[in-house]
Amino acid sequence: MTSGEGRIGFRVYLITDRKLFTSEDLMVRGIGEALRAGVKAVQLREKDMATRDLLALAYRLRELTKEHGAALFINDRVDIAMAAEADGVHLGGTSVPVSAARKAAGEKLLIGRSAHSLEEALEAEKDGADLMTFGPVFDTPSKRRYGKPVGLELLGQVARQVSAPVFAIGGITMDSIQEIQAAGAHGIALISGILASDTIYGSAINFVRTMT
Ligand code: 3NM
Repeated sequence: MTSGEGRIGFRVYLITDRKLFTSEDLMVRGIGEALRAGVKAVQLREKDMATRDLLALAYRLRELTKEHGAALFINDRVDIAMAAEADGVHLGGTSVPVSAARKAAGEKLLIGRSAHSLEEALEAEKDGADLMTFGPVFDTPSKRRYGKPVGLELLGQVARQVSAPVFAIGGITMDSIQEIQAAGAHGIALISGILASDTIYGSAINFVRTMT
């Protein structure tokens, strides 16, 4: 284990997408089921939500994650992460750089970074990211948005070359877990594998048990 991994005690990183649900309440209920199943990290990622609505949802998820001893990350928004007393912020290529988020938040927030190439992963590491997602490893329903799949071989290279925990993302299902673990990823980050499932609790518990 590397020093970076010590601070990140989870291996299943659940990302939200309210469009998979007919209401926000149903999404919150679904996330609650995943938490009951043992998921220990949630990233609020609702890029098209108005700021005050996003903050209100962040408060709800803060309360819920706290009840279950789980970490809360906010995608992109350092301000919302700070206001909601989240554990971390997750940054993408169009977000503020890791260095700017660190300057604003100091050690109050863990900083996650999305990476899509070896170069980006190495840069995220150099910039001091506490964890990173790397992908899309496989085709995802929303594949065009994230570019061509990076594949397992490159995932392995990234996992070997960076010491921060690497979470494989993009099209992750139970069928791919073994290969992902074999490639050396610290964990998995996913949306549909859990939230688009008919039985969120059952799917989540399978991922959590397999990744432990
Ligand atoms: N980021 P699913 S892939 C949010 O490659 C996200 O950075 C990606 O959804 C990246 O688990 C992705 O349903 C979508 O494939 C993940």
